[in-house]
Amino acid sequence: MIEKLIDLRSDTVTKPTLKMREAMAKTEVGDDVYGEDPTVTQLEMKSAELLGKEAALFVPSGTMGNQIAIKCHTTMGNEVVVESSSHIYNYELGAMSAISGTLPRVIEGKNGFFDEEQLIKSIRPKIYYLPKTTLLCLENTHNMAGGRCLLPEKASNLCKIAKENGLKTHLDGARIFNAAIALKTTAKEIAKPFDSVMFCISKGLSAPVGSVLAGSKEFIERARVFRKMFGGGMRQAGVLAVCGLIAFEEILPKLFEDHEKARKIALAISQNYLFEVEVENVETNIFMVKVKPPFEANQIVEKLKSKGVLVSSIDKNTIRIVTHKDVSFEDTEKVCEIFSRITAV
Ligand code: TLP
Repeated sequence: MIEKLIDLRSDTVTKPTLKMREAMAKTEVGDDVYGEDPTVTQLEMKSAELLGKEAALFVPSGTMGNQIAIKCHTTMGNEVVVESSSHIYNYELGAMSAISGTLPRVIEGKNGFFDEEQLIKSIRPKIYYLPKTTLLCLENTHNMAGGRCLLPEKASNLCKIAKENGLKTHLDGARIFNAAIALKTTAKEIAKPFDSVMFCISKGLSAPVGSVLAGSKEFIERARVFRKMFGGGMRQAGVLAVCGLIAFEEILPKLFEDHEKARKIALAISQNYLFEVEVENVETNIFMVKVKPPFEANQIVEKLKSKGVLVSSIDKNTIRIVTHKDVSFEDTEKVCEIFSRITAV
């Protein structure tokens, strides 16, 4: 009998901690559309400080944060440079076109990232009858590349090229703190070259809801208008924001453990001939596993489910594994054992 499901589908499944729930009951709140929720204001100020930006805005989701940024930085008919497996391009329902009337200019990356030459080629010459390239979006860590990190030097080179060509820069930093840990740097350093940055408190940080968008004061003033337009103005949102504040104290110092768990599981999987995993490239809490014939990803998903382990299939031959605080080291050992027992017969 399965006692407990071990959920490795995403770090979005993390539940708020007891401290978070207690703080939700006690924290001071107000109407944030009137700018009167002191807890939301506190989260925004703390986030701006952590990212080294002038201001920040609490938004309901990462998708909304990214899309508000795109709306702020562009006008209709503009092109936005994105990487082919990025979240903004693949998992936000074409919102950059539907909401902002922009076109994605897609670059095929390697491990989620493209190089300087590719970026230069993607920027249109400034001729009046061509779409204007006005925004570069990067992702760090890169989800579909298996939680890989964008090196700070590369980020700063790409942003420099963007700026020289009149493009604004936005970072989808949903998991920026995981990147900071893996790169042995700070979120502030990672955020530095970008005009705007979004990060999620609802992923590895384990808060139940919300993301934060940061940038200059002027940018955040505009972002506030679009947040309301998109239906994201929240009222007594302090009960959610407080979980972000708690997460910085309670979860952030232990976030590195999620990376250790991922490496342990990846190593165990690599020892089973039915799978292929690049253990040396497991940098953070996400990694991809190639499923070799005779199995297909969906079959492995079902096989694992019957043993109490949930993972996601990404395509016919790939599964994604994501570790987080609700998967203990004991669970990790269990997952390793289950994977080692999967055979072709
Ligand atoms: N990622 C989710 C799914 O949408 C794939 C997950 O389970 O990983 N940027 C990045 C890099 C993300 O990974 C996600 C969510 C978002 C943005 C969007 O955040 P939400 O779900 O809060 O809109």
